[in-house]
Amino acid sequence: MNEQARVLIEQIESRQARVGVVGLGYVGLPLAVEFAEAGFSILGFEVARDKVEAVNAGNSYVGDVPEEQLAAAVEAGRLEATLDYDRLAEADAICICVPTPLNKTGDPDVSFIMTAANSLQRTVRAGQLVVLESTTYPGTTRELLLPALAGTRLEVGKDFFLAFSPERVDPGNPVYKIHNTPKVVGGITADCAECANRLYSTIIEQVILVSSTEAAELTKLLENTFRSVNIALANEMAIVCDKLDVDVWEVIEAAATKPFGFMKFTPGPGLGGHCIPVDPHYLSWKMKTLDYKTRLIELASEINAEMPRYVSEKVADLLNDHGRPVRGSRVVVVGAAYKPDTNDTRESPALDIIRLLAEKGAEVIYHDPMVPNLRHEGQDIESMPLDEKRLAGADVVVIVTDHTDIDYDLIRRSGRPVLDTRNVLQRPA
Ligand code: SAJ
Repeated sequence: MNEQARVLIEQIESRQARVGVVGLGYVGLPLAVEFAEAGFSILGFEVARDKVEAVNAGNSYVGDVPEEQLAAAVEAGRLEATLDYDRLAEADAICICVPTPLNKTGDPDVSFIMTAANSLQRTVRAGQLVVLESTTYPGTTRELLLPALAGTRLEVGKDFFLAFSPERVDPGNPVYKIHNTPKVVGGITADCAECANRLYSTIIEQVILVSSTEAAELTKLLENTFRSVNIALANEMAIVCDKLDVDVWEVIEAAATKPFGFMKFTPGPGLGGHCIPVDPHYLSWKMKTLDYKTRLIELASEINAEMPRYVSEKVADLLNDHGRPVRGSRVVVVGAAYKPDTNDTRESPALDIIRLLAEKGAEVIYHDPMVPNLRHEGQDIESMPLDEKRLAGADVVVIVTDHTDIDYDLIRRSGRPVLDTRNVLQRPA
């Protein structure tokens, strides 16, 4: 191991190392607090002034970070947030936790990574470790970050260290937190990987080293593409069963009795969230640049993306069965968030279903106890209370998100036609 790496590891082991976290969102803020509690002095970097002010006031805006935990770290002087990216030079170890969305054409938007890279280009110095955590296409760390850091002055693996380690934060997960979710790490060099390993080992029970940054980048994409493909299979089975007049939920439950070689996924109204609908496109895009079409991955994304239209057509069929045209019918959409018991509506299929039904002329209202209002077609629409009168006046009810805190008995008792995309009414009360 070279001298710089040995010095850095000593700083990490003694907690003398100052840790920088770039991006204080649902990934970065919990990570920053975890490092603070492990005894490090943390500098959090944000472009959003309101986040910097909230952190420095000890106010948590991330559900998984309890206010008292954040306030304690700030009061102890272990955690400070700043807008000043030139202060990156003060950090000995830097974790980049910035968003990696898709742009309007559905291609990777690595602009947030590039903003961090450009700041690091100005401030990088000997002895620093930089770890990218944001989900991205294989090659990003080596092709985008390394050139920005190496420049002409410093040599990677000798003067500074560079690794990739995918974030595995599952917001709201009551069991798996940062400390007990194994962390994969891949370095540009062995010393890079070892420095990252030692850093994360101070807060995470299990760190898994892989041989390269590309292997680590691909590990994350496999994890989430695996979900997208299997969810697409469940969705296609729902369509198959519908055409064969078989209960898809019964078939899935029966298949799930197989104690090996099967993993249960369930059909739904589409694929929401900012991970699963997005991550596979990062891999497809990269492979296109290498003249390879990831057909299975892209087909799965297409099947999932088509589900909101399929649901809106099923609603039209149900109305038709009751002699009602879509136009002028009153539709109650139950659930707007992208998955149960969260208020997150990013990429939520409910937004597409509401739009598609409104385009057909339906009068659509929604009820979601966790989403008080929605931006729909440039307008703010509010969640309506679910009561007997409103249900009695509905021509059809569409259950899109199966939050725990919804009165499903009220829907059952209403006797109104229901399209239950989550099969929640069949579950034991
Ligand atoms: N969905 C289905 N059927 C399923 C599972 C999910 O239709 O069988 C839908 C959900 O309703 C949602 C979308 O897919 O709209 C995504 O759901 P998800 O359960 O994958 O939840 P996410 O998007 O919060 O994914 C995150 C990911 N975590 C990280 O990237 C760190 C994912 O890797 C996790 O496996 C997942 O949480 C989880 O298991 O909670």
